[in-house]
Amino acid sequence: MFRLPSVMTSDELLDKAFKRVSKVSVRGRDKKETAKRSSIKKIEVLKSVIASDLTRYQKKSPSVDNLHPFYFEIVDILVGRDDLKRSLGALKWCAEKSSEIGRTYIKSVRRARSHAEIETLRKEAFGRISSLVKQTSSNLDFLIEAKKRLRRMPSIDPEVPTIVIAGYPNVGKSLIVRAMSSGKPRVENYPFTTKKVSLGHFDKDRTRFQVIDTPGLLDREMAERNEIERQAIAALRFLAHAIVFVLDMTETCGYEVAKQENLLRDVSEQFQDIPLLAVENKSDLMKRDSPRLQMSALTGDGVEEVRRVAAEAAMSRALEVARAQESR
Ligand SMILES: Nc1nc2c(ncn2[C@@H]2O[C@H](COP(=O)(O)OP(=O)(O)O)[C@@H](O)[C@H]2O)c(=O)[nH]1
Ligand SMILES: [Mg+2]
Repeated sequence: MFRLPSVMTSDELLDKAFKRVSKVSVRGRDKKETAKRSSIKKIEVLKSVIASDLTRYQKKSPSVDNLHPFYFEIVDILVGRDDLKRSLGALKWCAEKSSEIGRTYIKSVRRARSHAEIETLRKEAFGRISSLVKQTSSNLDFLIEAKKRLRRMPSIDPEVPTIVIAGYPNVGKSLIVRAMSSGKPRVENYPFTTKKVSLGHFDKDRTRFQVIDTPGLLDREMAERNEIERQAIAALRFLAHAIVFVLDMTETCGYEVAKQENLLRDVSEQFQDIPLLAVENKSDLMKRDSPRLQMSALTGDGVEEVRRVAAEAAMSRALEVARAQESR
């Protein structure tokens, strides 16, 4: 999972830091020394609170580069990986710069001769650190928004061999996920589709497989897609180890067979390296001669065979991916 830390706005951060500053109480031998010691302490507190919070945000944010390519793509779609990197970099810079300004002013205050000079320096330090934090407010706002958007991340394990179910609406994808899974499928978000995808599991030969349907994704032709949707679909390339393309020859789904065959061509072009298995569902309504596997998600007829063939294909693809990773 990819989770960003909770981040304060620049105003909240400054509020917090200055609240701490206002609690500083230091006494010296005389008025000047009291001013000197307390100014030093106040600048110290201000810069430390700011630097440590900003550094913590930056350190607690997981590195995008180490993400599995499936999640890397999704983070990129949802927040933009370059903007994310830039914002985190800006926080680091701001943390370092605040510390540096703080240290410089502390030195000057130590050398200051008069009470007035001490006060001037302290105010200047406060002003410069505050404006530095305000300068980074757009980065903090970005991270707050990014955290919100990343709540739409699915929690799917991309390391598990995965069978993706594709096909027009109402051909039976969701029912197939249910028929193929051992438990009740879980409901997950997928970015840039308002529909939830269902995610099921089954075990075969001591291997766990994932089955996921794709409403709003692989259920209409690519020509109708905008750029973001294409990217959301492309991310599936890093998740899918096999694709089961579901046809409904009865056309009770509301889409003509010719149209469904077009989508099948589309999907196989889109996912060239990934084994694709075309199956005809709703065999309980219509039996016909076909070289394709036939099944009924409703009665369970043929489900076991589809699961076996799909699992074999997914397994060999998963091994191929693993070998390609090793040789890199
Ligand atoms: N007769 C019959 N109906 C099915 C079969 N599979 C799905 N359906 C029905 O087709 C409709 C759409 O199924 P659904 O799984 O929601 O399709 P999806 O939109 O592709 O996910 C539902 O009313 C299902 O009950 C099947 O094998 N036989
Ligand atoms: Mg569905």
